[in-house]
Amino acid sequence: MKPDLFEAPDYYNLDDLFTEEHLLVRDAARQWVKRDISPIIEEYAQKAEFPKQIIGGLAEIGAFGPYIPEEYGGAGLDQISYGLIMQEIERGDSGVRSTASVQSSLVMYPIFQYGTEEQRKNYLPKLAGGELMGCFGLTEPNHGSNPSGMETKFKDMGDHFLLNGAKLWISNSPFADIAIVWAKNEVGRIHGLIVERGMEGFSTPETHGKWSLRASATGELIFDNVKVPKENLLPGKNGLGAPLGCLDSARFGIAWGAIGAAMDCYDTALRYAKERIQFGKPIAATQLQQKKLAEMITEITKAQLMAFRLGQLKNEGRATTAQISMAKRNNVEMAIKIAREARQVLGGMGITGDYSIMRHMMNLESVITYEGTHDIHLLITGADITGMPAFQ
Ligand code: TGC
Ligand code: FAD
Repeated sequence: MKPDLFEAPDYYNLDDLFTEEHLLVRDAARQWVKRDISPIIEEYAQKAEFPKQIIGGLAEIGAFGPYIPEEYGGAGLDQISYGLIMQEIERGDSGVRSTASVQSSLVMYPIFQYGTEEQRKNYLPKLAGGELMGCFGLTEPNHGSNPSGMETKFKDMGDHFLLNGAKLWISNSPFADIAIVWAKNEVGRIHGLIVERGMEGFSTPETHGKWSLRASATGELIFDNVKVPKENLLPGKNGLGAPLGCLDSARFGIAWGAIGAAMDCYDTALRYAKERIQFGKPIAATQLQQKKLAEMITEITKAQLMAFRLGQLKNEGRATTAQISMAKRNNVEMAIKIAREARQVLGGMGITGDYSIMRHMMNLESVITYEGTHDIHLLITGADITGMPAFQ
């Protein structure tokens, strides 16, 4: 892998709109990615392994629970800071951002929002410090885009719950200490349960052979008559709205994160195009390559503005699910298109691990699918503007 020479594009001087705290948080994450992610990530992606040694660093830059209050171990930051941290981490690798997104928005958030005070005090500080790692089980083998059909269920056995079922495609599952599991009770109502590694009948086999998010561990969650203590139920909210509320937070982070991947591809392509000489001049001096690069920076700038405004709305508690969907969908598509164009700017070199572009491109194939597919987000916008859901 080439040395990390990344220079972040800021065509519309967005830095002027950030607070001092935003810039401090972002720059700390940026420096950490340069120092601790860029030098190792290609090797870990090539060998399809999650670099566990980065967990402490992620905790130090505030990537676990950025917006969770400090009294629970979080960083107590606002939503724009959260977005900027996700942007910087995904600039390094989408799989590393996945680990942070899951821990923050899909594990800490539901415990914070729907958990008891005892659950908050017990789990959140350890999750914020990376002492405990978590995962989130919503998707099942037969239910991906339509989680309301889930088959995983639990029964009240008097002094405990008995959990049965299976979850598939679960980020961090192979090494997570706890899982937030969404399951139906006897009357078909969805609840969240905290399932801990070591509970009898609970296993987490890893999914191998991925061509995407190779530096992130993905696996299953299998529940075979798992006895879950009653105090592990999240009592604050039930129904599909409970997991969907967590997804709002994670999708917001992805809307920012995808910008990071796009910025890295653009910056790499721009540098390469200025240096690569063909037909006696830099390829950057040709109209065709300028068209690619000019369109990339235009799309990145539009995505940055969208994310920034969404961050303001989220800080004010006004961001809707549909607004978040639109930003996730737009920004991930923007990033994947830029990755494909940037790859071409590098010619043959673009397919090698000497540069980050092909890894970003392959990662983004997962990002455009998880947290709601590209189609589902379009349908969410469609339902919002027409009032006529077309999911079925
Ligand atoms: P629908 O009828 O729309 O809603 C069911 C109930 O939920 C309520 N609700 C919400 N509540 C809070 N927050 C939200 N964002 C909410 N959205 C909906 C809604 O009011 C209703 O409540 P009630 O009381 O009336 O019952 O539900 P639907 O079954 O029609 O489904 C809608 C749809 C398709 C949009 C939804 O199911 C969906 O988003 N599907 C996509 C599934 C998905 O995104 N899965 C992600 C799994 S996690 C993951 O991918 C992690 S990757 C992590 C990483 O590595 O980064
Ligand atoms: P399906 O729902 O089967 O969709 C297949 C195709 O059909 C898609 O193109 C989809 O857009 C389309 N489609 C579906 N419904 C409609 C419709 N109504 N109209 C038109 N088209 C439709 N899940 C978790 O719970 N936790 C995790 O941590 C997690 N991590 C993941 C990590 C990775 C690497 C991946 C790839 C996935 C992860 N997921 C996770 C699962 C992810 O959320 C699902 O893959 C996603 O929601 C899509 O579900 P599916 O794969 O079953 O596809």
